[in-house]
Amino acid sequence: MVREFPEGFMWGAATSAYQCEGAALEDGKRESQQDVINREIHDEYGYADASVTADHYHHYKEDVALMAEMGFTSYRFSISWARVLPDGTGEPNPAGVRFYHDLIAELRSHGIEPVVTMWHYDLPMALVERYGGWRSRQIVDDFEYYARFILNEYKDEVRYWLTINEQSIVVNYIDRKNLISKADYFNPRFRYQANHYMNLAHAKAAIAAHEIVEGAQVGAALDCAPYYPASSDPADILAARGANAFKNYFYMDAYIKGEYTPSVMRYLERQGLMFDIEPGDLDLIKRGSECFDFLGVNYYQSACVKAPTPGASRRPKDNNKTGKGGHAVSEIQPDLFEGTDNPHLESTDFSMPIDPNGLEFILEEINDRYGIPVMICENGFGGYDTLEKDGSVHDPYRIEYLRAHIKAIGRAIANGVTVLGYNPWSAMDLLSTSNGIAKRYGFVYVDRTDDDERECKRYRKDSFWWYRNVIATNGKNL
Ligand code: BGP
Repeated sequence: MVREFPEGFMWGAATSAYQCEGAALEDGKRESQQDVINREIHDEYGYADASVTADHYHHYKEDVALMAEMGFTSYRFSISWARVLPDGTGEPNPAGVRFYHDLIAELRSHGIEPVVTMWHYDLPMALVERYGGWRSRQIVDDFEYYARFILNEYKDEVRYWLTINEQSIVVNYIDRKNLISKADYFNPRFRYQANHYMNLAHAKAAIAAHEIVEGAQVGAALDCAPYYPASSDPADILAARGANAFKNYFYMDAYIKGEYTPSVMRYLERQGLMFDIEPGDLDLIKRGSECFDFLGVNYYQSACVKAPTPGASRRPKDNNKTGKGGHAVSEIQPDLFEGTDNPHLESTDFSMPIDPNGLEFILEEINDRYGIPVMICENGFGGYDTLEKDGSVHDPYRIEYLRAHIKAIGRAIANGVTVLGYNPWSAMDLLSTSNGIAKRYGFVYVDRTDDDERECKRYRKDSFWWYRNVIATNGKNL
């Protein structure tokens, strides 16, 4: 079924600051924790660090021109906290603040709606050094300070605001997304306490956005992977129910209903993982939910689980670091679920199962459960691309992936879901969170490798021309 998308449907793409900007220490920007984390990834695996990435800071005009050529009507990007407030709070950095004014002006001049993420993994190092980032409740007030600063600064230019990117990923991979001590890593409660602070910070930022920005549309971008049961064994089905509650609804319920999911709270208590809640906290989370207008859905893959092996201890999912396919280590959550491969799905070289139906599934679940609009804030195919001698890049795998997922969105819309727009990952090639530059997602090829920064020249991939036609026909020609 090919369906025409609603009028005004936003077509664009997404990026995040530390993954595309580069200029990590330029014009007054100070380090973010991602600058440090990616240096460590470089030293361990040889992948590029975050110092140059796609050099978007210097190529932004060209990048926006390419977006305009594809016909974008939206562009999701994040503001680098450490670029606008190098010390995390206090004095702003005028050059950093100006960069985002310039970028937004460039977008607006081409009729592209900016969708801004406040925080996409890159906490200023100043806050990490001062009190350990999400380790301290102080971060809640500092996040609000930063949010109010950028809201006031860009209030006349930006209507769509996302507070936090992929909170559940930050919680589940707390040591990969944050610089934390060994002691905190081995403190099992740490990640849930940090999650609580994120909920408070999100609520404060959402409330501030509604207060400061006229007509603000506020949300957060969540990783939304549906968890399927491995079999019709009721124990597997119960495990899938538990996984969906634990990995998805625990976050959505806090944002959208302003409540903590009862079964997850009981589970955390049983496991000795319960976090501290101070008087007034739950009220703040509730008030934040009243300012939640849409959910940002980041969808790459579904997951499959079975009943947990008794006595098994926690095991995080491990990303495929080699890019050579094969089995990726699956996740175990003690006494709740155990991840397993789904034999019905093909996977990418980086072991991501490809499942467009899963996108329809999660969109319809979200709508039936919460009845709020969604915006696709990420979706995409990460793989190896080859730049041909004539400057072309043939990426039929990416086209196939995106086409199937856009069709799934069409089916969800036909089933009553309000989808505001589609912002796949990513506008141009950029730094992967775990596989450097080698794993590419962009419509635009950036000519550099993990070892050689070259000039970061831009080339249009086949998917560029294909997406341009999709947008021109509002999703009719897929
Ligand atoms: C999401 C993140 C992005 C992005 C994407 C692809 O989880 O929000 O920042 O990188 O995943 O993942 P990766 O880069 O690991 O392939």
